[in-house]
Amino acid sequence: MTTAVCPGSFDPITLGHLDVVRRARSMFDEVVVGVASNSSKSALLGVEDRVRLARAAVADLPGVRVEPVVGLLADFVRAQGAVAVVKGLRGGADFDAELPMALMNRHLSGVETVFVVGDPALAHIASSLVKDVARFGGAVEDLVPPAVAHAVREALGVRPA
Ligand code: COD
Repeated sequence: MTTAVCPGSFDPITLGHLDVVRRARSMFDEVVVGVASNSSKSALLGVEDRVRLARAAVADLPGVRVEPVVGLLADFVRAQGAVAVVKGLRGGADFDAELPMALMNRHLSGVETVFVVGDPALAHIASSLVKDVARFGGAVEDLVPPAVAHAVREALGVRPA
């Protein structure tokens, strides 16, 4: 059985992330969604909430589970017995950000990173923009699962659009 890890901050998980998870699952027998910390971002949602929301979002996807990543992703990938990290690309900026991480993870544990091109219809979806739209009263229901929209508004202290 081949396992891959789909890592991210998932602050919060979006329909764009879920598209990448589905594409990863079409290539690997099992996908572990790894909810990690990005030291260059400050998270709105705590890791427990991000894991809970991600678990609910993938509940209907067989062969997909969600785990928190404590420490280095490279160590997590090894501990899961995974053969690859799968990341999604929306465009060149994503590739520029992802390449150094892919090289570092390979340096640390020998793990390969597989890049998948996401659905262009979802390329405008980023967790940061979801939070910004919600913060200023916009609707995010077509960008994230319903429970996520609710949790983001609650964390931001804003009313539904
Ligand atoms: N369409 C396609 N792909 C998408 C979309 C979309 N609409 N939205 C997001 N993605 C992709 C991103 O390009 C990325 O590949 C992935 O989804 C996750 O995105 P985010 O924003 O949730 O997560 P990041 O980029 O903040 O994740 C960075 C990590 C948390 C994975 C990284 O910091 C990490 O590995 N941290 C653990 C500690 C560690 O090992 N650090 C050293 C790293 S070399």
